[in-house]
Amino acid sequence: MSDLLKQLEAMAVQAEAELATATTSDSSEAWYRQYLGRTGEMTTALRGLGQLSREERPVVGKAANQIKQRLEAALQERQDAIRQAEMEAALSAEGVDVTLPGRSQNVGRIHPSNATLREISQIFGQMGFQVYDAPEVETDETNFTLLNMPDGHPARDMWDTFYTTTPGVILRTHTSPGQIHAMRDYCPQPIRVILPGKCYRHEDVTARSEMMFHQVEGLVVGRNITFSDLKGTLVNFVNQMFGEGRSLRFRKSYFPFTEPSVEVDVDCVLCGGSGCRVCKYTGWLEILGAGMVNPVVLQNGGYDPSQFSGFAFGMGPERIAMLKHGVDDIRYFFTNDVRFLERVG
Ligand code: FA5
Repeated sequence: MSDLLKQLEAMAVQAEAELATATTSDSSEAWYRQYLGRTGEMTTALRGLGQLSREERPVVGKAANQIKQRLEAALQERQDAIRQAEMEAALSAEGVDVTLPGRSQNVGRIHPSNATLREISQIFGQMGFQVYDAPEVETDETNFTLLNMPDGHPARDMWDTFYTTTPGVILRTHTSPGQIHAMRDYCPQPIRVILPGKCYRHEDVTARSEMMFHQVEGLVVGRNITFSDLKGTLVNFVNQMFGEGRSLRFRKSYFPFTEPSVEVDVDCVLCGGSGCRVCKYTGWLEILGAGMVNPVVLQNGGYDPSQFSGFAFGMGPERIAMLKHGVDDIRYFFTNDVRFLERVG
């Protein structure tokens, strides 16, 4: 055996003994640098191959390579063992108990008001109504004047209003100003739309009235539209929304923008008609106002009242949801109580 080979073998035996004592990634890397790195002992010794004779070089070279591969394999094995031990130590230090039950996530759901709005839209969609988007911030002119309530008209008192600091700009008190926008957009075409959205009134908040609530306006304009069309549409809606057989009451009423006007009540599900605080002890819950579009409003929308007629209605989806789900206080809708949202949503 050549001297070089003897030297390499002795070095390998010593290196293997040292490797067995390496217990961390750092010490195994230091070992690598000491023996197999660019300036390591093994690498430097292998450079001595060049001094050997032509006959010796291939034999010693092959044996030297085998020694080097043996050391590389030993290092790999040692590093795998160190990594495994380090991972196990880290896991037990973190103290993760994989047998613990997981924490469940709360799953969101559609808000009861939105769910009701979707249901209403679907029912009217089947009757050929399209959804028309109208602004929540209106002007005094569209919210009142063009709906046949000029400045000083006593009917303005029916809607206590939030005014902004910009003169004439208000939060809409109802979805009816959307009628003017829709008519001006569609005229002279016939119209069959619903206008869902939020309304704002400076009201005393009670079990049945909120300051901010939703409405769904309905507007139909065409030739020969009559009160029977209004009645048929609303009866069909109530039957689909609440199921056949609910009692429905058309009460004569007054709105400046419809003539004649009605309010529509459904028998109160909460008390079965015997009277409770939600229905104000009448047995009925008002869900909407409606009527034939006043000729003045048709004209303000651009339609000739001698050629066109129409009907309109405005309903409160929260009141409808209260009836459907037996909710006895409208304030639950906007107080973010998850128990309520989970039960009714
Ligand atoms: C109006 O707002 C009219 N614009 C409705 C209308 C439209 C009539 C088109 C004729 C033609 P009223 O103020 O009654 O009317 O409100 C209509 C519906 O909105 C009520 O029946 C009720 O369901 C709902 N509503 C009214 N005020 C509140 C409130 N404070 N909180 C919750 N829902 C309300």
